[in-house]
Amino acid sequence: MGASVPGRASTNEAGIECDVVVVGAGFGGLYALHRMREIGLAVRGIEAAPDVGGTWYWNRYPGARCDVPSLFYSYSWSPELRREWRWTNRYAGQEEILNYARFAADRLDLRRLIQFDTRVAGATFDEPTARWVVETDRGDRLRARFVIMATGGLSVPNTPDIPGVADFAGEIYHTARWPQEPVDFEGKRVGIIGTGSSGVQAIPMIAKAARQLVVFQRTPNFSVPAHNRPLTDEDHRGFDDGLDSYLSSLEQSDFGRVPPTAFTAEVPPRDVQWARYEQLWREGGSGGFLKAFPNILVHPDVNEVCADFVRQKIRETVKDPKTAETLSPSGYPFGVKRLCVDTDYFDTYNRPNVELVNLREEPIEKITANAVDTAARHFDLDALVFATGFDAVTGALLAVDIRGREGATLKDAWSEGPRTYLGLTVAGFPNLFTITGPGSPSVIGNVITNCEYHVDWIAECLTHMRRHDLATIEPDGEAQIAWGRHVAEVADRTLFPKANSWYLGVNIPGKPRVFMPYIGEGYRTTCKEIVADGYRGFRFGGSTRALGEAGK
Ligand code: N01
Repeated sequence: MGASVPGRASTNEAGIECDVVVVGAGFGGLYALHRMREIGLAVRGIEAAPDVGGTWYWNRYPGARCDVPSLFYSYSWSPELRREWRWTNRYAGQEEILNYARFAADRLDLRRLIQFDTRVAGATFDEPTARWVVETDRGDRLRARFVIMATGGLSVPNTPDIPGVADFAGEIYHTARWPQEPVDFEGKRVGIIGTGSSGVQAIPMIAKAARQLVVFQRTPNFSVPAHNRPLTDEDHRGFDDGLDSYLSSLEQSDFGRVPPTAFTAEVPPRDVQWARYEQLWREGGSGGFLKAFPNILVHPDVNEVCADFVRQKIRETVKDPKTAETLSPSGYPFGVKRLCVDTDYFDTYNRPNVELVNLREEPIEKITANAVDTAARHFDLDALVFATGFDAVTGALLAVDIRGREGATLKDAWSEGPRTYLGLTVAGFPNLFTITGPGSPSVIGNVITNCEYHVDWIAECLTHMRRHDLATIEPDGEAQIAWGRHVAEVADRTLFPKANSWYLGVNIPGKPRVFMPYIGEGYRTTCKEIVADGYRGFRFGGSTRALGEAGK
């Protein structure tokens, strides 16, 4: 198979031989395939879905839309792709984003490198040959020097184990596994569990279609308006003109949206803050709020004014005072659970066909064949939607049986929470890379540019290894411990750990409470310095002449 063509794998009786296996064909995986092929490696992609797109393939629920402006939520590395693709809306819908992923895959001719409809079941590091043996649910066996896990931070749906859920005989959906074919809620009584970003986007859409919508809310969320609108020529020109400074800002401030984590004591006067929030509410979008004041996610007094502001907006929008109260988040800071961005979310509760159920007052007791029973009431339903989120950041990595040196499993290595060096590599698991892994900015900010950065770092690293004839790379245990400590210390300087969010894994029963993303400044600078310092904290091993020659 394509013996001397860079980027193509070869097949023999022992299975498929290649330099790199990339798991996942979302934005991270697609770029990894492109870059690995570009540097001359034989690369093979494995994707569980029948198509590219990753989370944007699966999350096709009504209202699914990005909450980062589309012009920025795109590959930044390719002027050609930027020229040839024109976003239509300030915040693109799921279908448009999926089409963009398809466009990129076709334009870069990546599909022939990917095996679709295939799930990676296990990956075992074979020490004598310094190769990973990757096995799939279809019985494939691939041998590769490197494995890149581009499995995404939000790809394993969380379906809570509510008593009786298996008995429900009506239509049942999860926002993260929405069917391909259109779902028709017309004339139906629909229940939805969950009011995170997915619920907040889906609820207004389902409310318009259904006869009745019952929203089962456990924790109210902070949400700000999107004010989505078609993009104009001026928007596109403005983006093009500002592109260079945007790209260099990425270099400097890494993941843009989260403000400095250094504590500053200044608390701007309440009316100054309020006026700023009014302006941001009119403009729409989350980015402005999260950096409205440099210490908004650090200083409780500053943060509380913003929380008050959003609660005031909810009271102004929702006519029924009790419903408004139930929708008002309290007891945790603003913006430290992922801030939702909505279109008509709070206003939807003014519709006569929408009912809000406060699960803090009346928890769900059981689901039956045609209803949800809370501690106080019985709700007959034709359809039930789970908008209950994901086993985030680590879920997809731990879903694969990954075994490193001496057969040690990743599951055991992470039994007390994920341990990585830079969110890219794991001690004891040589030549395994995680794109946007725990301990990196990962799911914070613009995930596409976070993915790009990791892929470029890996490409540079593998080029370095080839140049110096090195067979393996893995982090030093001490460096990994120090990095983990730093990730936690940075988080502890902020208000982030004060909310029970999926950033901490608390939405999944039994998952260790560890703050997973890295929210410090200077992540890219740190990664660069580590490379400049001779890959400080990494250990290289062995020698090989085979790298880049699989299939020859
Ligand atoms: O998931 P979530 P999501 N009984 O975990 C509730 C990205 N995203 O899919 O808060 C009752 O945020 C849970 O309640 P609680 C974005 O990064 C982006 O909405 O645990 N309720 C919560 O209300 C986002 O943050 C976009 O008390 C239960 C909800 O389910 C991330 O994906 C759009 C329950 C889950 O909220 C995840 O968002 C969509 C139970 N047993 C998603 N278990 C964009 O806009 C859970 N809940 C780009």
